[in-house]
Amino acid sequence: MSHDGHLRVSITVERKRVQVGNQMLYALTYNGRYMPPTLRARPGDVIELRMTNRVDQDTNLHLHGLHVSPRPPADDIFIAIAYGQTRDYRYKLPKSILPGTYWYHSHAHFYSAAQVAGGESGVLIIDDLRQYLPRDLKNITEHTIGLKDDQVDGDSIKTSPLSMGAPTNRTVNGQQNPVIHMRPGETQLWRLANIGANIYYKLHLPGSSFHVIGQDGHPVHRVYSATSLVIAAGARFDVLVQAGQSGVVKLETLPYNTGSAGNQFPQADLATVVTGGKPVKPARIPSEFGPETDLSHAEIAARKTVTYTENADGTEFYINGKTFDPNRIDFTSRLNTVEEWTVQNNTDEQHSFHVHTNQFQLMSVNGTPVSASRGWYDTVTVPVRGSIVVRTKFLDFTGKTVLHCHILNHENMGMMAVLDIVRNGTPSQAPSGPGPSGRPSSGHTPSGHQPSGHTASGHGKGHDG
Ligand SMILES: [Cu+2]
Repeated sequence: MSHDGHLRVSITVERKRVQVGNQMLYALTYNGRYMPPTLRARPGDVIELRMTNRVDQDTNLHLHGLHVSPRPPADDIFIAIAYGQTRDYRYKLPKSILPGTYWYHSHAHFYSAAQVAGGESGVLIIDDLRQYLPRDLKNITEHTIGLKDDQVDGDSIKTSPLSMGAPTNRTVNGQQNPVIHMRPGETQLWRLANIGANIYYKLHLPGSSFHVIGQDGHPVHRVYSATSLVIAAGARFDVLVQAGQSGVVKLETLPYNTGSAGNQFPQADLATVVTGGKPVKPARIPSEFGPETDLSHAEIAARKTVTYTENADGTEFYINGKTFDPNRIDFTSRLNTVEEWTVQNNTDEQHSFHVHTNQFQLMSVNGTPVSASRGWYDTVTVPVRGSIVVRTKFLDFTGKTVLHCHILNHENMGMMAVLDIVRNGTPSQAPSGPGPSGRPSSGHTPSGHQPSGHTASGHGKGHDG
């Protein structure tokens, strides 16, 4: 929790034997926990975060989805914190940063899949989403539902090689089948966050709907309801859930198939929702929520294409025919302009598209338009042999950043590219260079702010396919 505009936090990365679901396993912990503390900050705050690495493998940190500078000492994912080293991160959050659910995790090149699977991820919340709720819902109970999954290797969480098709034990905040209490008719705010390395979830709560008020830290303009929600690795949904009659139901993830070259994730129960006690008069679910942001009519400064391919045995994954090289600049964009990007998936499995530093507006999926009122994300799925079109306004920050598939196995095996955001054609400094600190400019325009997210890399062999 931040105080007087500052959130100060220390995170030690350490391999420890801890509770993971119903088991005691060696995990890659933050501060000795498989599910580390949820960090909370407010727009305009400064986050000062000291990370110490006590694991014999390079690591670093990424604040997924946050609209902050990609330059050191902020969200630079090109750096490595070696064993025994300490690094001080400092992030100045713009006042315009959006309230919602974000997360933090390792983005170390080649190791992010192993490290996130091993436990190096947690939830970060930017307050105050409640400003948009009607008065009778402002004080509703809130639950963070951090989805983490683990595979077991002897007395440890398996970190390498990670096969995505192998069975995983799915937990909520690191707990096996925890209980969520509700009163009949009660409305709660649930923050659903897939903070695992690779797998998809398709959440379902029998007898209820998810009323979506936020996507990837972006409050939607119009609330919509869904009986199930597909949550790609890295994605988040803030939802209102209204309890029915007294009784017990399971929050579950339904079977989900990512394509013939992909994976079939089976059904699993995640949590037990127990409804009982004194009934509450069900509140009206709001239809309008956050401010509208729409780039549909923006002037487009440039158009770019990102094409995803992979080799036949699933050991290399490409963006525009190339695997990731941190020393190569793949895309250059200009500050304060709007661009339209087409992401084409030329493979037989789903991938996701994630960009750091700025969120984007999803314009269409396979040519079908998406409403601006629910179009903002930082991580979206690109259909098999299909495409998506997104628009982004590059706000506030210059510097080298990345875009990638957020299935971390794929990212670690090459599916990541470097984007350099420049001011008037001036290239950024070298990746690890001391570049100027990114200071937010004053002008966030009303049409299109946005944070974006990120992710890591790691390597590994054997597709998980
Ligand atoms: Cu992928």
